[in-house]
Amino acid sequence: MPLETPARIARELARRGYNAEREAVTLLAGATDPAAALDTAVETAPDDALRLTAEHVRSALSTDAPAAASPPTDTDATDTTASADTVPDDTAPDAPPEDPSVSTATPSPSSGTQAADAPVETKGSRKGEMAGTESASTTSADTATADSDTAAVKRSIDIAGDITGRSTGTGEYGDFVSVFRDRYEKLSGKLRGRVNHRPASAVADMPGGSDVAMIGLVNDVRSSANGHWIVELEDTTGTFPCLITKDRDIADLVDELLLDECVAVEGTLSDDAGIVFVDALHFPDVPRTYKPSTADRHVQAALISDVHVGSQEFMADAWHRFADWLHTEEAAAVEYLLVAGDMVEGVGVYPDQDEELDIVDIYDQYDRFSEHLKEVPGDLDIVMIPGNHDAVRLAEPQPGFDEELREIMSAHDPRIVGNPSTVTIEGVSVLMYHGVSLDEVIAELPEETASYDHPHRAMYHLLKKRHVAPKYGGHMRLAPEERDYLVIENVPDVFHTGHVHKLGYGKYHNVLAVNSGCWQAQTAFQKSVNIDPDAGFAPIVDLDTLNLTVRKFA
Ligand code: D5M
Ligand code: FE
Ligand code: ZN
Repeated sequence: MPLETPARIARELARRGYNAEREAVTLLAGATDPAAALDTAVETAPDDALRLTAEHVRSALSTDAPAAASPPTDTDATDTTASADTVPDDTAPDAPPEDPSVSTATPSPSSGTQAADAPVETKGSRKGEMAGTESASTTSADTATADSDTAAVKRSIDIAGDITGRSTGTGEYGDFVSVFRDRYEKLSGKLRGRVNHRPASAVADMPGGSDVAMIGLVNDVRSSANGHWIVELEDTTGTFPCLITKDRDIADLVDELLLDECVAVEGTLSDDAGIVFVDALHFPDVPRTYKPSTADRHVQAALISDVHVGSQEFMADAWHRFADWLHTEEAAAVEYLLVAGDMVEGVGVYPDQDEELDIVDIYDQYDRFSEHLKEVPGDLDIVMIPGNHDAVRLAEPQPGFDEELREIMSAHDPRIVGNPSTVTIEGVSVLMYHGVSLDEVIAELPEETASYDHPHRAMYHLLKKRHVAPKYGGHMRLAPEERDYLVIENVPDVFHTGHVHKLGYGKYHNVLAVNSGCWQAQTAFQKSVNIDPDAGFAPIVDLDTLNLTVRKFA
């Protein structure tokens, strides 16, 4: 195997069970005989090393072939494609349909970055872009090294809202009571300042004709004999019916309601005090003026999901291209990799799934996934949450992988957390949620506000409802816990989901919503229901600007 490119070297190292630092790969690529240098580096690496460091390579090269330790020759390709896009707020009801045009991974300098429905904006040039000559490129390589040293200091990851290790649920009825009570407490708190609400039990005692407001979980939505809507709200004191007349503007909002979500209504009590005539309906929502935080240096995160290793449809070639690209100078700023569930295809997830398995043993699937993960640079910080195909409990919130699986995936020392979790990277909070509830939102809400072709719009509803999976009992299984981990307590800067295998992104009240596609070609089931997956894409977020770039590897 010729080993002229860093990517090939990384893959060869992965094949031999090593994950490697970017710099280690660069050093090997710069050796006079990269293949021999790689052999030596592997032979002389400590027995228990999972990651080949630049140190290992340097010492291997200096003892064995001093001449080989020449300065890297392939780091002079500088990123000339720093054009990026602003992702517009497409929450206007008549926002034009997005064209998810994307760039390819072909390393042509103009293959650049393009995001949906936005004019391309060119950013100010960065240090490295100036390098056009031999001597300048050496400088840029030096700069890169200096930068990555600084990077090591600046990197930071904090996790919040992770169920892992905290599950208290016993599955008893009482746990359901606590989880819904907690949901009500948290979400009504977001609405309390906006309406002067009364508990359901008190509303019933108020005189007919009074102005009244209520906050409750949606217990039932039904239409009356004359076509109006009756929305029954439930709080900790009881339930109360609210009437939304069909000719009001707010009647359209009724289509957006999901059972068990929390809303506030304002209106007038009927003469017999039996029902509220609703004038206004409020969602917990994200303030329109929300100002997301950004990182204070240029650094990027790749947002992916639904790798589905072990499926016959897993797209190994696209994955290799992605991993290869991460080793290039163009990807130098990508220091974080977030994986939003469905690492592997799993076993027995759907009927007849076994007919399409390439690897039938679940542990073998994680072994193979781990091999693929070793292809990406060893100095990436990786965060993973599970999905519905992974080997953890199906009910949400899902805890992170257990010890045995962590051991299998230990090469990168990834942060393994539950679904959902909020991961704050250098000040930017990313709410990671696999996305099973998106199927529900898309099935139940009007097509123009949520569809498989626009999965990010379904995500907007979750942000508006401040809950990642409001409706309990359909696709989504809820594990009753003392707390409702699925409430979106704090507004995230980025919301990252997967599951529906469609690429979609946009901004909702300045929150960047990204549904990240997949690495699995269309399955027989998806064909039967006309799901045409977006496979082999990697959305890349600039953490300093929250601009998004999509790279295509398939
Ligand atoms: O699901 C990927 C997408 O396909 C998601 O929208 C659910 C849907 N899907 C896939 N297979 C099935 C079956 N057998 N029944 C119902 N829905 C399905 P993922 O879970 O990531 O494979
Ligand atoms: Fe999936
Ligand atoms: Zn899934």
